[in-house]
Amino acid sequence: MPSFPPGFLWGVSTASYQIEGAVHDDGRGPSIWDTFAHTPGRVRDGDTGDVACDHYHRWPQDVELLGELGVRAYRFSIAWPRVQPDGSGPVNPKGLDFYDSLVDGLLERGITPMPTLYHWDLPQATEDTGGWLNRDTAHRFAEYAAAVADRLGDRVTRWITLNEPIVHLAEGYAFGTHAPGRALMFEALPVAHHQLLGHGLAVRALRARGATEVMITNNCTPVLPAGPGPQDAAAAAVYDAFHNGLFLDPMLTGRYPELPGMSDAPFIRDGDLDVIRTPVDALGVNYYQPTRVGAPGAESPLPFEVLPIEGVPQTAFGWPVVPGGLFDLMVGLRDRYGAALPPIYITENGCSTDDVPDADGRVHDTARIDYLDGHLRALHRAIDSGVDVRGYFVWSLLDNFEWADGYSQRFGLVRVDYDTQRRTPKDSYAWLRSALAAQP
Ligand code: IFM
Repeated sequence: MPSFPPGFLWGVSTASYQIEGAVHDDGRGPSIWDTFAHTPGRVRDGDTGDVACDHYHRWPQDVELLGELGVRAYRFSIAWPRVQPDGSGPVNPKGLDFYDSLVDGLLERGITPMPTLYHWDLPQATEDTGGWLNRDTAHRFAEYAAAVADRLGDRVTRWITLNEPIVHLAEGYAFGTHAPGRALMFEALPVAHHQLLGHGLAVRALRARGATEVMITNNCTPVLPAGPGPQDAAAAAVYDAFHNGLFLDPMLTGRYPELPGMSDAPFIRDGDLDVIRTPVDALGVNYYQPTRVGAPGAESPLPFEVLPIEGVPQTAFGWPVVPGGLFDLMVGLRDRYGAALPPIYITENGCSTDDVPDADGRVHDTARIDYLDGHLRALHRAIDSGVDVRGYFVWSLLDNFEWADGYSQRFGLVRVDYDTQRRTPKDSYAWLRSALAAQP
């Protein structure tokens, strides 16, 4: 692996509902993912996050794994329903005790905690009052962010507000394939605005409590028109505006892109865009794959059609492996936003593989090593081309609950045997440890 700049921040990422389990411990309230996963037919094989990786009880072992890996940072998420079981009002001190201990455990090993405040596990009580369709949720989120910072802000100075608001909007509220399972199509657009408003309000609350680096993380993708014609180009532009521009444009330029349903939208109030444009210190980018887009068929309810990318390797999920897409994405963001683009952290990158342990229980996940190596080389080229990238986080430390796909997709550097909760570092873990040890 090439040498990255001195001080480049190496880390791994996880998320609360995907690893913690312990859904009834210490006063945690129900989240939309508890409800969704326990609704028959919603999650593959009926899997739930009830136990997941039991990280809530086994976190010291997981912090040891981080220490041995040699990462300098750990991106985890905080479960809002542990902190405010009903989504508002008094905090649950026991819920915060867990993150307090985790932060101390990380700092003792010289690992920087980088919590994400919201990785999709909305308190069910908040969904019951409209969830992110309700403007009030933005204000509740900022209050929750403030409560967490009041407890952890003496040791945590780097924060991520939201994870992948585009995916939460699309899968959770437009198509209904994730919690809360609402299939509102374009009627879901207020969810985009209210998440952004909550982000801006939270940035202000965190700064007022001493945060030195605040960012939002979105899933971004370079969009490839399926063919050379103007109809494919137009469809690709609309897709790009939804997936990338809907969140980045208002944050970085103070304006929404031209999109159906967004001009003169009644849910955008005077002053909102100023809040949304509150400066951030960095931008988190989760990259997995490019998206190939063509003109929609006559019957399509959408103004674009997402098409497969042929002729490249695929992950176990069937996602195309295109490391050069990360280079294109980085350079494309720099060219699009220019001086308005803050420094970037790749806050997620990784792949699921069909891991089969050998007779000794070892996992030879060469496909993951190839994936990571290829993407890091592409990222290095982007840095060489002048893009300001400050860090890279692998998704994920552990195999975990992959949302609607349950436990069928394994993304971890460390295998988790869900029957015994035994952790086994895979070959990719050893590869990354050596690669990190060789970095400046
Ligand atoms: O597991 C998810 C994560 O929660 C958000 N980003 C993509 C990952 C893989 O699908």
